[in-house]
Amino acid sequence: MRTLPDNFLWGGAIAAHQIEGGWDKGGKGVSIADVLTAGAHGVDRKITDGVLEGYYYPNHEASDFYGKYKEDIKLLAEMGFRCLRTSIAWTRIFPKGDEEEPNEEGLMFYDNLFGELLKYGIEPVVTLSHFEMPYHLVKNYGGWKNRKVIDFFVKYSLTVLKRYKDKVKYWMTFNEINNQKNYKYPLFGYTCSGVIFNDDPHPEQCMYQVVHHELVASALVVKEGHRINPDFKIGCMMACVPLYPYSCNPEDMMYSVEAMHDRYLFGDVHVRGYYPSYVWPEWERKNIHVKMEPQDERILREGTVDYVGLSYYMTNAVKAGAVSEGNGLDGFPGSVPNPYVKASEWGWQIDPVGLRYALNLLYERYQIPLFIVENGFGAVDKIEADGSIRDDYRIEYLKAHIEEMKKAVIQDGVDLIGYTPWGCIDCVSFTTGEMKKRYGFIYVDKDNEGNGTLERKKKKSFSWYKKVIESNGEDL
Ligand code: BGP
Repeated sequence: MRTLPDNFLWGGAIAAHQIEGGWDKGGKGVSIADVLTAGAHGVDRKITDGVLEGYYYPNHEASDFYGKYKEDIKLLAEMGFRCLRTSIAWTRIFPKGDEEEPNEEGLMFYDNLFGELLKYGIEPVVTLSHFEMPYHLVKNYGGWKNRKVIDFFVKYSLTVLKRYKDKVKYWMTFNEINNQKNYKYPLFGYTCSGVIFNDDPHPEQCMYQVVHHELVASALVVKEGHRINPDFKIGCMMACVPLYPYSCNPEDMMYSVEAMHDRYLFGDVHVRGYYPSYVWPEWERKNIHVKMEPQDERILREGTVDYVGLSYYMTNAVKAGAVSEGNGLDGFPGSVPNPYVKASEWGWQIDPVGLRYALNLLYERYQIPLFIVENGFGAVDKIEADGSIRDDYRIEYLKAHIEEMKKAVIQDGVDLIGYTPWGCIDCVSFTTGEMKKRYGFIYVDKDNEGNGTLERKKKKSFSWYKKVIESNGEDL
C-alpha cells in the first residue's frame, strides 16, 4: 500500500507583513503593505500615500510574531511541524531598497528566527517577496515598472541567500506572481508590484512589462542562488485557481482553455524558461509591446525553477460570454457560480476534488516537484463559554483537501514535497485587512479594531493537525 513519503514536509504558512507587526522596529523601513488601510467585510482596503497615525493597525502590529516568535514556534513544534513557510520583509534588510549596505539588525532577526525553527528540527521555507516591497522604491522609482528594480531585488535576494545559506534550503521568489493579472483590482497589482496599473494609459501592457521584469529578476535569483548553494531548492509560487468549463458546450470548454492561459503563463516561463506560444498572438492582437533586453532570453532559460509552489483555495467555473456577478468571483472574467460546490462566507468556492485536479494539471504540464504552500479555510471563530474554540468547519475543510491531495500522490503519482496550510497562526487577512477572517490552528486574541491581548490559544484543530502529522496523513 503506497503512502505519503516519510520526509513529506507537513507544516504551515505565514507571511511577514501579515503576522510580524513591528513595522518600524529594528531599523525596518516602510513597505507598501504598511500603507494599506484595514478593510472590513465588503469594504475594500485602500492604498494610501504615506502613513496616517492610528489607521493602519493590521500590518503595523499584526499578530506580533516579531515579539512572540519563540512562543509561537514552540507551539508549532508541539504540533510536530516539519517546516514553516514564511517570508522575509525586504524592508528589514534594505529599509528603502536602494541602500549600499543591508541593515544588520534586520538580518539578525531572521538569523534568530530561522535558528529557533532549526532548534526544533523545523525546516524554514522562505518567500523572498510576499506582496510587499520598500515604499521608497514605489515613490521614487515607480515600483516594478522600472527595470532598475530588478537590480535592487537581486541584491536583496542574494544578500539573504548568502546569509542564510546554511539555514534555509527551500526558497520561493514571488508569492502568487500571477495575481497581478487581476490588475483591475488595484490591491492585487499594487501588492504584487507596487504599481497601480489603472493609472497607466495602457494598463495591460504596463502589467506585462512589470511581469517581465519580475520573471527576469526571479530567473537571475534562481541562477545565482544555485551558485551560492547548489543544494538550494528555489521555486516559483502561483495562485492556482483551476477554471472549469461551466458546461460541455465546446464554447465553454474553449473559453476555459483560453482563460487558463492567463494562469499558466507565469509557470510556463518559470519552469520552461521561455514565453509560451499563446502569448505572442495575444500581445499582437492587443497591441502590447513589452520591452525586453537582448540578454533576457538567455537569463530566462538559465534560471528555471526547481519546484512549483502553489496556493489552492478554490476552483471557478467559467462560461463563454458571461459577465461575472460580483460574488467574490470577479477576478476571473466569465466566472459563474458552480452549482456543484458550496462557497465560504467570502464567496470562495470550496472544492477539495479541485485540489487533486490542480495537482494533476500542474504535474502533467511541468513534471517537476510541486509544493502546496497555501490552502485553508478563512472563518470567523467563536470562543465558547469554557474558553474552547471548536473549529470543526476548519478540520472538515482541511481533512477533505488532504484526502484529495493523498489521492494525487498515491493514485496519480504526483511528486509533492509538502503541505503548508495558510495562516497556521491567526494573522491579518490579505484581501480584507481584517483579523476576523481566521485560518489558524492557533488563535490570536485580537479583534478587527486592533484590540486584544495578543494571547495565543490552541483551537480544536491544533490537536487534530498534530495527529495528522504524527501519522503522516494516515489518521485524518
Ligand atoms: C493568498 C495570499 C496570502 C493569504 C491568503 C488568504 O492569496 O498569498 O497572503 O492572505 O491568500 O487570503 P485572505 O487572507 O485574503 O483570506
